[in-house]
Amino acid sequence: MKNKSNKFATKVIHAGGHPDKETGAIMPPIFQTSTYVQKSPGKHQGYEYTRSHNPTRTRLEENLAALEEAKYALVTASGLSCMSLMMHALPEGSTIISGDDVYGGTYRLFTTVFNERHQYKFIDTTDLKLVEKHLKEKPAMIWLETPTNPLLKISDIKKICELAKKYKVMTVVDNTFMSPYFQTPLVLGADVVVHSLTKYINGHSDVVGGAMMTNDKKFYDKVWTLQNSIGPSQSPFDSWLVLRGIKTLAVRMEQHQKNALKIAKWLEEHKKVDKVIYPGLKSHPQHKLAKKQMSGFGGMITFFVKGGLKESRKFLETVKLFALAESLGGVESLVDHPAIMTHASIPKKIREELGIFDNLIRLSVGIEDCDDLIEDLEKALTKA
Ligand code: P1T
Repeated sequence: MKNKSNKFATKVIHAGGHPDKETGAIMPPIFQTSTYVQKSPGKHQGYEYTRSHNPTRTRLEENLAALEEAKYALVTASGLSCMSLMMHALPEGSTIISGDDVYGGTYRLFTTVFNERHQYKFIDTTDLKLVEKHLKEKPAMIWLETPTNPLLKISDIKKICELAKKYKVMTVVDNTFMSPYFQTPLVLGADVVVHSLTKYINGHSDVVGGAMMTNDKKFYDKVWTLQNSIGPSQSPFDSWLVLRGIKTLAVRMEQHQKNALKIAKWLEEHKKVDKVIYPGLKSHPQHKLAKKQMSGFGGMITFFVKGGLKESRKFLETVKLFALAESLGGVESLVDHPAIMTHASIPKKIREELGIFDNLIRLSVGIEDCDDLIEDLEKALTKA
């Protein structure tokens, strides 16, 4: 790393970067190797086997640690594998308080994979009184996704961390939707930040990856040991791709947000739209909190088209620039139908109690020309 006090747009480009010692290559080599030669048994240069460590991955970890202002970062094969390692790290029989609106895959992981090892309680973490009531029972961990996927609910990270500290509960924040460009949970008091690197951090929809960052050496060591023992390490080539994508994170996030704010305001005025959820709109229930704890509002918009599944399908079949696909955070715009796609693993009853109905549509606004995106949405809304 060049300088610890560098600003974000400098850090994305330089943190973890240094010219290759052998050749001077400015870009990091892809250390596409599974193993490393030792001089004598146990005498090596810090690398023994790529499941454990890899120099390309190390550079990405150094970069990510700098962006989230953490001492330690661990990169894994996917967001969900990172979360799985964290769940393995908790003693059997732990209680985990989780936000009620989380990515469908996170919900599935908690309720169908780790449900026999731990106990999960899903609550509305925007309600601080409710949060404190549950923290009083001393769970092992509180898991926050903020803003949430797909309802974009925002929880007060700072206040929750203060409460959690009082009751000695570990706070984890899934910061995937904001990226460290718009939100740094560790600075607000969180113990661990987790990311799906698949999304904004890589930004080009060509890698699946995950990461966690923390200042807690004991927890980091535990999770690293689990990764080494269980095996979900990221390949050197994928780490290299993320390192390549991350360089433009600052400029991409600015453009995602610029387009998203314009589209959210436009949708709010549209007669075929019932309701728009975007943290940057005054109508968002936690707009003030969003302004306080985030330095921007991101590129995700959730809205309700007038009607039901029939109207949603017509809209989703008509959009052209917005590709109908799972995932988010790439430079290209995507559209998702959470009830059938990303959140199908949440039972319908629970989904609807949360407000994820068949007319809910999620946009991941890309960085294309905004006028073209609006024209695409206009055509599809006319058909809906
Ligand atoms: O897909 P993976 O890299 O394993 O990350 C899972 C994950 C974790 N956290 C959040 C907030 C996420 O949105 C995701 C993945 N989400 C999608 C694939 C999606 O379309 O919402």
